[in-house]
Amino acid sequence: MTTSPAEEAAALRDQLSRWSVAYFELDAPIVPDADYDASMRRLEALEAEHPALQTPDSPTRRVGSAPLSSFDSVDHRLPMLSLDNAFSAEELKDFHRRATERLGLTEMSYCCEPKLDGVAVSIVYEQGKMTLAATRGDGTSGENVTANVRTIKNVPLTLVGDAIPSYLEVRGEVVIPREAFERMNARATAVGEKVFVNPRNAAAGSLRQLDSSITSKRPLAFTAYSVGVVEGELPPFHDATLQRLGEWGLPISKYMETVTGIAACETYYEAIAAKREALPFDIDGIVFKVNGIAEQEKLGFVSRAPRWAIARKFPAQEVSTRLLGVDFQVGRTGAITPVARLDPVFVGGVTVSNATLHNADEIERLGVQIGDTIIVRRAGDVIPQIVSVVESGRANSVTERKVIQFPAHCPDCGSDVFREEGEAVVRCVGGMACAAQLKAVIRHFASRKALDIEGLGDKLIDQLVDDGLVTTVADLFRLGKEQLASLERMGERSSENLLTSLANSQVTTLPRFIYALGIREVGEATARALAQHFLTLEDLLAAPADVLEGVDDVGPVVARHIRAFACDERNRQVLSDLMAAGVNWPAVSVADGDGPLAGTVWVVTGKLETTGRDDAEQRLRALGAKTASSVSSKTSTVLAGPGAGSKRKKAEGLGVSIIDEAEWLAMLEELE
Ligand code: 9MJ
Repeated sequence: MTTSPAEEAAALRDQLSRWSVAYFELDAPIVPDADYDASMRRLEALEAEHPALQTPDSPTRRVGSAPLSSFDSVDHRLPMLSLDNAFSAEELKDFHRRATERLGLTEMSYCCEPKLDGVAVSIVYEQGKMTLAATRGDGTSGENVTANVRTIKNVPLTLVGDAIPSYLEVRGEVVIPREAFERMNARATAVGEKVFVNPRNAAAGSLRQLDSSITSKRPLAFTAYSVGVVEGELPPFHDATLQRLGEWGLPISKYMETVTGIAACETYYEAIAAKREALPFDIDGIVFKVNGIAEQEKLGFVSRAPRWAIARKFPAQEVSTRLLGVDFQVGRTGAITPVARLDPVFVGGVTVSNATLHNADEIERLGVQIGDTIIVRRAGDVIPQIVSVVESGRANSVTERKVIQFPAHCPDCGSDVFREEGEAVVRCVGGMACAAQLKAVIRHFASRKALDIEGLGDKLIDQLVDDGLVTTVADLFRLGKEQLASLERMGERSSENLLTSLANSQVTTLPRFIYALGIREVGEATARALAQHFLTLEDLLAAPADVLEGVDDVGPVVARHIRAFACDERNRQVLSDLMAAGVNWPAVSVADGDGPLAGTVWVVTGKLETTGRDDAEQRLRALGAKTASSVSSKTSTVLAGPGAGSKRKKAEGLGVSIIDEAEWLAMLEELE
């Protein structure tokens, strides 16, 4: 039996639609990519040969169509409303009280959804076929972006399944997932194109391209969160409606949950807030919607927002402020880091007055000058960053705006600076003759995970170095009562305490000592691996690069840094002075811990309820386990608390066993 080109094209379209729903919506591809591509090419060829066979919902249209000169305007049949905001638990309670009182109810169920930070769009399906897509615009009318929305891979062009309303307006958010955004920007940088400030701007910019073939190359993704005009039947609950949209092939949020009562809403908010950084896309809060459609209708609207929904916003992570100046800080390795001094602002829950500018390349990339208004971002525990310059807030008089001059000499000791080839970092060549470097080295040496010298704070370190009492870390152990007494604001009691804690920290462990040396790129985990491998400091310092590279976590760069440290005469002198001053540690006798967990490698991630991560690792090591900072195929088990993000994902991908804190505590009960 022969099939006509029209029949073949229809069959291919149907097949490709089903395959792409399986691939994009269900995450369960039913054919290999190559088969998908071959069918797509065959359909393209048929449509090119027989233009009459082209249809607006053909999957071939996802590659974009001829550029437009401007977007047409689209009037929304039902206004696209915005959401009222609640900025605290109190405001959320007020919303709940108002809604229940109005309805005369004592309790209420809410559908909870993460609030995606993207671009709101409306997509119309007529007889199950996508016919129109528009941006929200001012809520009354938006722009016709149909050609662009057609190119979004997870937007079905044809709905599949039963009882699809004859007219269905779906509303939702178009975003670019974070990882795809990073890749897209990296590619843009590589080819010298403009990079986007954040995923939301990238999504908006991509959706408003007049040339849809450009949009088709952008990693946009759609999530449906409500409906507009509907001619047909839908379930009487919001959650069931979204579920139904999902069954027809529309993407809906995986994180949606329906709860009863406002306390449960707050719990949902806290749970999502805790994993916000680990989510694959940016969100700026949680949306709570009254779940019953009848209740929604009774509540109605106030001005431009529904009375049945509210967005509980997270504290802003990005705000604007002014760049007042730039300080240059010299770190332990001589790296000179520009630090922005900002007009203090409240962001992400704290007041920020400094932000890192990383290096000279970053200053150039941002095009930032002193006096400019900038956007500062604080996410999680990371150091605040400057995201961009607000064009309209650029200081414009010549006197107001000042170019940031990278220093030609070390701002602390005046030594020359240099920039290694291929490195973005500028360093001071002063070494320990540079007071700033010496102070940073001592701070690291005394820090909690190193020699843990209690009472040796930053101010005291500054005094000791500035007064010339300490020129190397070994000098710390030669300090006497009289010298300390000569320091300003140093009482007898504090000086006795400091001498006691110095004496206490003289007895340490080999891993701590190696870490304390501050060798470049040798963090806590690497120091531990080196100690377990070499057992003595002498053997570590004598090891050639190829032997060093045989240790877990040590690559050619780390090996080179260790060799450079070991070959430096001044370092050798400091080490022998430290030994002479009495610094010591018990011999490391077993390479690969004894104990019930010997031979296993653990990674601890996320927030633990009963203990800190450091303590958890220590308990595991006491049982003979090795602990590592990153997940690999060598990892035996990941102990994951709430908020565990990429490490947990990686473990899942590698099939590494993952346990939670309760399971871990039960295991310790048995083993300890
Ligand atoms: C976002 N942005 O994720 C709504 N939204 O509902 C969700 N926005 C919304 N719902 C009614 N999940 C108006 C806006």
